Amino acid sequence: MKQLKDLREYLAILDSLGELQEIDVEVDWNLEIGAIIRRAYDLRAPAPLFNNIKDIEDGFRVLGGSGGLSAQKGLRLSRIATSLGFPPGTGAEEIVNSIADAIAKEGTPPRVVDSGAYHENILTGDDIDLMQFPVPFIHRGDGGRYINTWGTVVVDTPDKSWTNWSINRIMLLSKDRMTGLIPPQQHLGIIHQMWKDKGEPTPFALVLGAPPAVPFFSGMPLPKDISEVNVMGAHFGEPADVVKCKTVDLLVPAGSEIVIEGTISNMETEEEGPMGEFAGYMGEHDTPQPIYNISAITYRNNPILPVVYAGVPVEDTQTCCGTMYSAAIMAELRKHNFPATACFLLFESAVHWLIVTVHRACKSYQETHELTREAKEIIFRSKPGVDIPKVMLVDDDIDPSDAEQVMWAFSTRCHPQKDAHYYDHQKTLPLLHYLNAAEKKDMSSTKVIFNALLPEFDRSKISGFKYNVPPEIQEKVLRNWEKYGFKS
Ligand SMILES: Cc1cc2nc3c(=O)[nH]c(=O)nc-3n(C[C@H](O)[C@H](O)[C@H](O)COP(=O)(O)O)c2cc1C
Ligand SMILES: [Mn+2]
Repeated sequence: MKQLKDLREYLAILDSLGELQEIDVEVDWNLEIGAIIRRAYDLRAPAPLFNNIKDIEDGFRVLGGSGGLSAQKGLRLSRIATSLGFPPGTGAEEIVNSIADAIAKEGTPPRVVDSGAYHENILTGDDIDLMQFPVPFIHRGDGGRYINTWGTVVVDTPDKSWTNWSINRIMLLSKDRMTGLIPPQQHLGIIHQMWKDKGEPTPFALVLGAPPAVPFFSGMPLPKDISEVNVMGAHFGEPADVVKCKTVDLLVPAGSEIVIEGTISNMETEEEGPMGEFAGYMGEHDTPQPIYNISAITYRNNPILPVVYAGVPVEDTQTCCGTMYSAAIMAELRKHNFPATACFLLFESAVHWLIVTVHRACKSYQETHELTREAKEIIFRSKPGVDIPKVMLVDDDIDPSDAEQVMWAFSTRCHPQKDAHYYDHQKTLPLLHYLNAAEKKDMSSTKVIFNALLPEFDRSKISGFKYNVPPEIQEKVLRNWEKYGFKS
């Protein structure tokens, strides 16, 4: 498990894997950078690093596709895996189960170190100017230029007992003011409310271009009062290095590219959004959201701003939330002794559909239904489960991260009436595209669990290579594959 110390170390690894595309041709921050990032996702092309941006000082750079998928054989999840410290070929089940292990451990608090590189440049007072950074206008129809699409908002509770890391989008308003979506049910919203109750603004730090694991842990729905940084420390088996901010009493990951410090107003709001969202559609409205007032910006020389073009699958919001929500749910399932081998929030479903694989061979149809009820109680009541509207239970011959296998199992093992279990009035994320206005307002809707578990499931009846072809023939065919003339 290797913890990469900064984004530049990560870029060197991507480069060595053939997963980085440096772009020296001048590009426009206005729609062009977004379009290139989007097309790179669609082609599973290497992550674009923009070195030359119109109207922007030399040396300031933008990185897209930090968590994107790869077209290279065996490296599909390599950006997710290396960000989280695994070898580049690691599969989804292993990543999810290993992070679920970390959640169950005692947290490892961070270690404060000297500021290092990221304090190479410090802007305060009149020198603060967000416009000097290559902040992109990403989607046609966005409410503004979004400076935060892959950065971590760090806040502490007033009593300092809990540090929260989360990714929440943030839009520029002027050279020293920003606004961003702060849903009241998210931890950022809960902690902001604590400060408001004291009549004070919320000190924040926005960390852009942190070490690559940081955005992943910031997209993870842990229980209230649990600090993401401590779980990350438990995952790596060593504390995260953090440094003190300049103007607020907060600690941020060492080695970060850009850190914006200040306070989130307890009084003022400004219209925020819309923006292209993870479900794959443009948001419909702007809404009043709190103002982020800035007291300092610190950055490394030649800083790199990471950018996400949220939208249709598969992009970084989905790979980050898909992986980390799956781990959080897996930890819940294990805590309740549910017989799951793995679970995965399918990237291709824009993280709407959670697949849970079960290893118990159910004796009866009745037993599969009992498991479905149990899954409902555990999943939909958990914090991550609030954001998940659709679940499927399936036997563990299926890889839950493989949409092709899941589609086959769903189509052939799930009775359209008897195996679809609907649950009304469940707490839901309001951003789901198909919800009506009343459901969005109430944050409540119907959810479904598809029971694709087969009673007395006999794998030898599966007509495919792994289960039908006799083992000695499988072995012979694999051994001779190239002799037949196929490429390996
Ligand atoms: C790239 C990316 C962008 C995200 N943008 C937002 C956002 O704008 N608003 C939001 O509420 N959640 C957003 N999320 C999801 C949250 O980060 C996620 O729900 C996280 O668990 C929230 O942190 P919390 O559990 O500490 O509240 C985003 C996730 C990712 C990976
Ligand atoms: Mn949290």
